[in-house]
Amino acid sequence: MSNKNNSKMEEQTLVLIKPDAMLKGLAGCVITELHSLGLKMIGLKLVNVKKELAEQHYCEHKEKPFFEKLIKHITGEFHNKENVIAIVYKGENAIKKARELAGATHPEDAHPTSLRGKYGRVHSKTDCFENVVHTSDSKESAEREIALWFDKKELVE
Ligand code: 3AN
Repeated sequence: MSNKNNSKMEEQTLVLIKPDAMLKGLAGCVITELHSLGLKMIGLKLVNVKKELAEQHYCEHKEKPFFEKLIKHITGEFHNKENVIAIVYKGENAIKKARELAGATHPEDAHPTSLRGKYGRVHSKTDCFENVVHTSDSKESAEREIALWFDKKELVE
């Protein structure tokens, strides 16, 4: 029998529910919307994000002018020291599906029905993109990020 179906873009992606969403009590609703994508949740944990993890996660933005704000955001500095929920989803086109649900990086550019369009904003005083979630942007990023946030034994397959 052909194994075509098994190899059909089955991939994993990392989703982070960021401190702005945690502070607003949006975690449940974000997970409910993610559930509608039909992906399988294979890992989940609450993380008190330290600077070192934050800098590793966002290493590709190290030279960007907003890097420091990015680190402050994900470590909860702007949001009452809130934690982050890290989730790994698995399924067909998981990366694309999760990114579409998240919406564009700038909340004002995000489709109104996306998570960032509905719940995101740019905080005028800090210029922080309070954009609710992080989702991996490629297979390579997903592999790197999942290995950074999870031990292999924490994933249920
Ligand atoms: P995405 O999360 O949509 O993949 P990236 O990878 O380009 O976006 O950027 C990572 C994060 O950096 C974004 N989620 C956002 O929080 C922040 N960010 C991106 N561009 C800016 C900017 N111009 N000013 C402030 N923060 C930004």
